[in-house]
Amino acid sequence: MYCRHVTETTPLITSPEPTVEGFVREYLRELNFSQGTILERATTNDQYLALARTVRHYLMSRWMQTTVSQYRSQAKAVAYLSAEYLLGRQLDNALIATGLEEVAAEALASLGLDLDELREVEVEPGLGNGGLGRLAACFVDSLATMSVPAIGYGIRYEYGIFRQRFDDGRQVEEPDNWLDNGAPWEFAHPEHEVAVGFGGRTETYTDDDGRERTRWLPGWQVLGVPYNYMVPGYRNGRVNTLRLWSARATHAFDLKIFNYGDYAEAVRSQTFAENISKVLYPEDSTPQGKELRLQQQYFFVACSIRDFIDQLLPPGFDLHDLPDRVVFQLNDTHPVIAVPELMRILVDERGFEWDDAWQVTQRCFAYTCHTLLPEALEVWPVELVGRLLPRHLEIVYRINDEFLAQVRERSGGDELLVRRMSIIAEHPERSVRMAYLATVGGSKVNGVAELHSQLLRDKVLADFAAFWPEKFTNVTNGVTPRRFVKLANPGLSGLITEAIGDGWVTDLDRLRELEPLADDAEFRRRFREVKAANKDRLVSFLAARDGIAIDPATMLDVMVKRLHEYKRQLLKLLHVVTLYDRITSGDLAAADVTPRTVVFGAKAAPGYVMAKEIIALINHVGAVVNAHPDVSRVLRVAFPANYNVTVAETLVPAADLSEQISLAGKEASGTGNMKFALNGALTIGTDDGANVEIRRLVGDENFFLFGLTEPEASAVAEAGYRPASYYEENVSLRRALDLIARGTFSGGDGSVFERVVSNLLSEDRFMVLADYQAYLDAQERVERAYADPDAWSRSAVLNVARSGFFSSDRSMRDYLDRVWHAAPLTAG
Ligand code: B1N
Repeated sequence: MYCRHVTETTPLITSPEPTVEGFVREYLRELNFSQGTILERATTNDQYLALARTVRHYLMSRWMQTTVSQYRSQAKAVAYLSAEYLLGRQLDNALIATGLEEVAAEALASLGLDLDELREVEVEPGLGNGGLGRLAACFVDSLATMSVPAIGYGIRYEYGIFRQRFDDGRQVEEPDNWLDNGAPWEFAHPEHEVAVGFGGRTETYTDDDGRERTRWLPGWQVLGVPYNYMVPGYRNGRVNTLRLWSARATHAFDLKIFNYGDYAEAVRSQTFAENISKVLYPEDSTPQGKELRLQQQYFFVACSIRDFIDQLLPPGFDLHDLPDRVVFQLNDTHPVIAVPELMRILVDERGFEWDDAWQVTQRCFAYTCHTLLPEALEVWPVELVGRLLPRHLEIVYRINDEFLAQVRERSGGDELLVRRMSIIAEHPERSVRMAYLATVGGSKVNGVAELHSQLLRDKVLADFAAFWPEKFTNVTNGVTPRRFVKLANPGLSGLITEAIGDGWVTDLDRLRELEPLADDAEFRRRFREVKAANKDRLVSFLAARDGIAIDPATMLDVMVKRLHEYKRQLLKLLHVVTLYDRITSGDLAAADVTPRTVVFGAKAAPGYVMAKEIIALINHVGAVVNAHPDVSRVLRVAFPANYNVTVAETLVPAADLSEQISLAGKEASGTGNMKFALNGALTIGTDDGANVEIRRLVGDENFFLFGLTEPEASAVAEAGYRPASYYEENVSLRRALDLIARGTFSGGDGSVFERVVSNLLSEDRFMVLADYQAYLDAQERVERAYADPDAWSRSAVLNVARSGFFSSDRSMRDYLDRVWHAAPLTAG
């Protein structure tokens, strides 16, 4: 991996022949030599591990070659810093990237093995919570596919996002021990471990040139061991690297204690250090501010910066030129401590003058903000930062002093403005505002959809946008068409390729060429056939995985995403309850209802009580709806537990209707919305995040818009929102809430979901009640549209044809142009 010593003559092994016979030979060799078993005795896990290793061989020489050519070219590289990568299964992706699917299937079949069965063995690396982590995974896929010199840096959590199970409808979390059955996709490099300091103190001293300098004397250290993962480009001969860090105790650390003869204490401290990469924090959008989390953040960025400088730059590289060689992209504020870390390296370790170091640092970083919720903006108590990273705190103070001096000067001493823009907040406790540090410390700040970027400029970071208008830009998110169309939806992929060739996989704008086919009845028929087959696939999947029975002849209405009040799963649920009410009360004949299956998938942060109540309520409503003899004929609720990337791959291609119903102004972008549109679901959605752009592209007539707009919602909040007034004035809403309050879904005990109901009536921070009627009306429009399958599939085809913009390849091009000022490697 490390190329310092690679010469022109370094021999690289070539990959085995991609033939069935060649594959069989490699496979048996792996089974015998790596797994130490024979075909007749191999367990399914042995069979899977041997397969993974075999496929790996086909990527290996490309990987080495990519690494060598990136090192030789010394072209500007993107170093993506992200605390989360929600990768999904690796085998499937490696197979499509190499084009080996058929060869592998045939080879295995000749040995009496089934490829599809073995795929199922893999436990996906769930090293992320939701959209932010999945976005990082899509971005590294696109960078590799576009031959951009890039490296992803992150944390190798021993436990990824928890496994969710339901007990009486309530979420129970179980540890995700994803490494237990072997980790065939990773390459540990303990010989490249990096030491990271924590705690201690700083001191000043005079150097040999008589200069006053500062140095940090950490109180304790941990080692970071890099684990490399292959990131294969799609059939372009490139394989980039994802380098995840695992914490290990230093030898010095335990030796000292061993010398005191305290064996037990030595082992305890060992565990303490290794806790740093133990577990992914399961909060999505609302960080908890725990000490261990700051340790994780510093740990992985310190390792990554050290690694880039020591391993990827040639010996003697002048760090003044660093901005020409790398841009460190900060995926939200989680890696922002990298800013003072680079300053510390340049000033304390490399003897840079402060101003020179600051110039270099500012040019090396760029920051992506992923939120608008004020409670989601990370702040770290000064007390904690000072205790854990005393030198970094000093550096942050100096950055702030110099920045505020500039603000003072340009504002003519506007002290209110100075206080508002300070990186250090004074209330409720003195703390470091990480989003401000990122904004000051980098050359660009971007939001993740047009509306979001606008709101960042107008609200969250308005003072900064006024101060540095050119610093702010937008890059709308995207998703990789390799995983989310090609791999997840082979039926649709085949149909598209038959119609327009296979160029769309790496040039998604070409889906436009499908537009005329929306008017071709035969194409629409085949499109419906694909959708029906995908539904059948989902039926078998849910039956086998969860014992859930769904009817593929019904409309599949899907809402999958993290459980969060702002996303408004409750709004969807109130629609379900209202349908239940209308059918059971005789208001609506079952025969007049469009049969639908409502599918939910959502994990709640373990400490987010209201979110967990909502999960329980969904499950309880589902149980009653599904058990009702009349209602269940036309309405069913399915809530498969443990929604993850693998589930998404089966669910998204089967969906008819995509639910994107957050309160306008709250969802930064959303990326599930893009996956559904690309797979031919129609969206019912608010004017929020990337929905705005989806609707503009697919056309109003192919999108079910409803609800308050962001300015309207802000105005309502401003004027004083009173949710109870909607309850009082809207009969159908009142009846739905009363059903829940009376215990209809909780065995007659109205107290069970009292908290959910009373919160809606008294506070309803995300205006569920205000949007209820508009949502119901929009659902009626959905039903009318769905009644005409031909018109519906025309709209669905147009959704596919017009969504090419949402490829993460396009996002990467935008970052390259607007933020990174870097380019793909062309040859070598
Ligand atoms: O990032 C996604 C967006 O599409 C979503 O709209 C946005 O909600 C999501 C702290 C987050 N924002 N913030 C987080 C995750 C974990 C954590 O500990 C915050 N995730 C998002 C991609 O841009």
